[in-house]
Order: sequence, then structure tokens, then C-alpha cells
Amino acid sequence: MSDKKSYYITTPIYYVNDKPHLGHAYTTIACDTMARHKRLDDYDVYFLTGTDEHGQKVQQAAEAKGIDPQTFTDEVSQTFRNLWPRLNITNDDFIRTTEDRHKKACQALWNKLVESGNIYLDSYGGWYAVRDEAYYGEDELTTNAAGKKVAPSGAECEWVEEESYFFKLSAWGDKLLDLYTKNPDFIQPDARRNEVISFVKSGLRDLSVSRTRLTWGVPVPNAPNHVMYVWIDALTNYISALGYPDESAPLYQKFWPANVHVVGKDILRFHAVYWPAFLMAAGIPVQHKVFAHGWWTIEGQKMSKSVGNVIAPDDLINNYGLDQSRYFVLREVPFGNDGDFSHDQAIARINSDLANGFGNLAQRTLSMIAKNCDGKVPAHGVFTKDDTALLDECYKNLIPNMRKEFDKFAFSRGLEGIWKLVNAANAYIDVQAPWCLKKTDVTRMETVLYVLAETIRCLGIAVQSVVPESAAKMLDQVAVPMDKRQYAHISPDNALVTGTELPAPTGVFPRIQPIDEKVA
Ligand code: ME8
Repeated sequence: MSDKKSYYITTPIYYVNDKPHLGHAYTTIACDTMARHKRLDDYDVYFLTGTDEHGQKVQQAAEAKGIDPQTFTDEVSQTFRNLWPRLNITNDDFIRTTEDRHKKACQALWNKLVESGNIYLDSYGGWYAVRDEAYYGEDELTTNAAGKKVAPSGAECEWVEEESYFFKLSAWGDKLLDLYTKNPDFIQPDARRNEVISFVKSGLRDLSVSRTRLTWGVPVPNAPNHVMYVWIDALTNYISALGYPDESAPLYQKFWPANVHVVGKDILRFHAVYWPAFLMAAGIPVQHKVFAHGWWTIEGQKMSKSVGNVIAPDDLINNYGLDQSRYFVLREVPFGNDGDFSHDQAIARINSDLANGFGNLAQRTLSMIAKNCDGKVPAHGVFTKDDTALLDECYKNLIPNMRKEFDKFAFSRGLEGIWKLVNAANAYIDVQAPWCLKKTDVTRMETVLYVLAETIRCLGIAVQSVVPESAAKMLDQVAVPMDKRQYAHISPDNALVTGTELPAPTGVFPRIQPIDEKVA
């Protein structure tokens, strides 16, 4: 393995009780963007996703379909696995919790927790929400119209009483608070961090970590009638995929502790409280960060099957195009905030930034080069102040500004910055008016087109993590070799070479017609 800096990023592993939708696509696209960004910035990246296949919720979903849980999970897991290439997701591995390598890791972790005195047998009586696969305290619950106890998430709870192994979570409160204090970036965004800190400060109860009423789970070592609580099983995926319990495994050595677990805000508590507590108790280093992003609603409503407004990832691709969808979800809503998906906003954003912004810039420049410069990178004379101002933005500011934002998951702000350069380049072409220079000063026209083509090269490199396919097309059109597409190549040393033959230009970001117009 190389000695480049390492970067390990994970998505949640998704439940297989249902098909993938916009929410799953969103987290995975964001992680993919970060993984690509880091690779372009010369990191060795490991990017993990997968499926969470045990637990009561999955068992019930299989029973409802009348098939055995393994057949059921094989099928649904495959729909996730098939989806990711369609969204151009570059995960390095796909972990399933029903794999032997994973079960082995869970049992090894369990044994460590037993050996360190953190697990004891008792009996459990409490409220459990199957939908959330979570236990709740009486004080957290409300009662709905049907008289059922309801968790803060809206999920109905049932009273569960059984023999159970417990994890001594109550002993880890101070250590967790210490962890958050020493690592102020451990939980991001900051508002979420405060939420977790007050939850921990309010006092932690020991956690029931095994079930006897369920068979669909990882067996607890030496306790044949117990299976592990689905969350201790699920969280372990982050290390089982790296080869744990073999701590000398090359992937484990290189990539653990993870740089970041990216999750939705719904499952922050599991990642920022339970998981680091399990790890500390087992003597395993804790991940560096948890980033909890916000929640999408659809045209102001919660996404739900009963409302019939669930957006399937394929709908996104069919309606807007893949890169357009990736761009929209990352640009429209600051990562961390909740967002509302609106069809009109999607079209407006895609048309203004991609079709009229970047697409138009490339189209105008490249078609002029095709017609007036023999389809080759033009020569350039001495650069004027305006030329240098634009090129300096590319060479000196584009990547540092973007890196500053992307490294904090501030994709929206990072893209806003990149589009300032797109707009500056469009303003430059309007002011320089190469179509007029064509008649008055061909040498100057060539210089202007050179500066624009070079700007397109730099922009194409910069946007690859967000719109990979379109950026590749853009870079092909200015004939950038495949091995010259890293951020480090945005420098005058790698500038376009006069005389290089360019392929015939083709539009990269078409204007999208509103769906009603398409039908009409
Ligand atoms: O919780 N908006 O799996 P899950 C944004 N198996 N993101 C959304 C979303 C929405 N409306 N809906 C879902 C689980 N998500 C566990 C995880 S990890 C060790 C185990 C995304 O299938 C978001 O990332 O319910 C959320 O955290 C995740 O899907 C929940 O997926």
C-alpha cells in the first residue's frame, strides 16, 4: 500500500426492509463526493457502504412477504448493490451483516466487551420501537390517539420483557464527555454536538444488547438462545470490513480509526454515543468524526409510502440526469440542514447553474475554437490584466477555496465558490467578445479563447467529485490526458498546449424542460 495519507469514509449500512430511496441516495452521493474529492487531492481513500440485514424489523418484513429472511435479504441487498453503479458511486467495498466475516468480527468484539467486564446478564423490561430498532425511556414517550406509546421519532413502541445481556453504558458517560471536549470536531455540525452532549449529561442507562425473542441475528458467544441487538451488530460493520478482529490486516492497519462516519441525524446517537462507548470499552481506537446531515422532505411533506411521494433514485436520474441530481442535492441545501425537495427548484437550479452557467461557457468557447481555430488549442499572445485575473483565480484560489469548504462537508458553499469563477468566465467572454475580435484582431481572439479553454480545464478538474461523468466529458473536450486530472494539475505547468487537437464539441449540460412541457 502507498504511503499517501489515508482517508476512510463510511455511509450507514441501510436496512433491507425496504427499497432504496432519495434519502439513501443522498447520504451515499455525499460520501461518494467526499471520497472522490479526497482521491483528487491525493489521499488513499477507502469508502464503505453496505446493508444492515438483521433485527426484528427485517425479520418482520420477510415474514410479511412469506419468505425466509436470508432469501429476502439477499434480494433487497442486491437492489442496493445494483443501484450504486447507476449513481456512479465509487465504494471500495460493500458489507452485508449476514456475511461470515462480519459475524466473526461481532463475536470477537462481544468477547472483548465481556473480558473487559462491560457486559452482564440481567432481565429487561422496557419500551422498544421496532421501526427504529431502539429502546426508549418512559419519559421520552407520548401516547397517540390509539392509546399506543410513541417514540419522539413517531414510531410506535411495544413493551418488551426478557432475559438480556446489558452493556454498562452508564459507566462511560464521563469518558464520552471527555472525548467530545478533547475533540471539538468529533460531532458535526456543532448544533448536533450540543444535542448529544446534553443527552449524555442527562445520564446514560445501561443498554440491553441481546434478544431472546428473536432468532434473526448474530448469535451471542456461549449463549445459544441470545442474538445480538441489531445496533451492536450493525455498528461493527465499520471494522469488520477492514478485517477486524485481525488487527494486523493491512486495511485495518491503514484505515482504522475511520476519518468520518456520515449518517442522517436520525441515527446520530448510535454513532456518537453507543459506538465510541463500545470501542473504548473494547480497547479499540475511536473514529475521528461523525457528521450528521439533515432530512429531506418532498414538496413540504415527509417522504412516506402512504402519502405516495417516495422518490426512487431512478426517478431522479430519469427526470433530471444523474450528474444534475448529484449537483442539485449537494448545492441546494447546506449539508447538515434539512431540505425540501421541490421539482421546480430542481429544474431552476439545474438550468441556471449547469445549462446556462457552466454548459453555456463551454459551448460558446469550444464551438468558437472548432470554427475559428481549426479545432485545435489556440496560440496565445501576452496576457492582459483581465486574462491574468481569470487565470490567477484558477491557479491560486479555485482549489484552496473549494478544499476549505469541501473538507468541512460544506459542499454547497464550495460549489457556490466554484460557480463564482464560472460566472466570472462568462462575464469575461461577454466583455472580451471574441466573436467581434474575429473580425478585428484574430491574435487577440485566440488569446481570449485560450484563456477560456484553460479556465474550462481547471473548472472541469475541480467539479469532478460532484458531476463526475459531465466533468470527464468536459475534460475530454479540452483533451486533458487521464493522468493529468488531479487537483495538483491545476497549475500553469500543466496548462493546455497550443496546437493540441480537440474533439468536436458536444453539449454537456442540456437545458431541462419542465416535465409538464415535456408531456405537452
Ligand atoms: O438506520 N433524508 O438504516 P436506514 C435524508 N440500518 N436522509 C435519509 C432520509 C431522508 N428523508 N431517509 C433515510 C439505518 N435517509 C441503520 C443504520 S449504520 C451502522 C445502521 C438516510 O435504512 C440517512 O443517512 O433506516 C439515514 O441515517 C439513513 O438513510 C437510515 O437508513
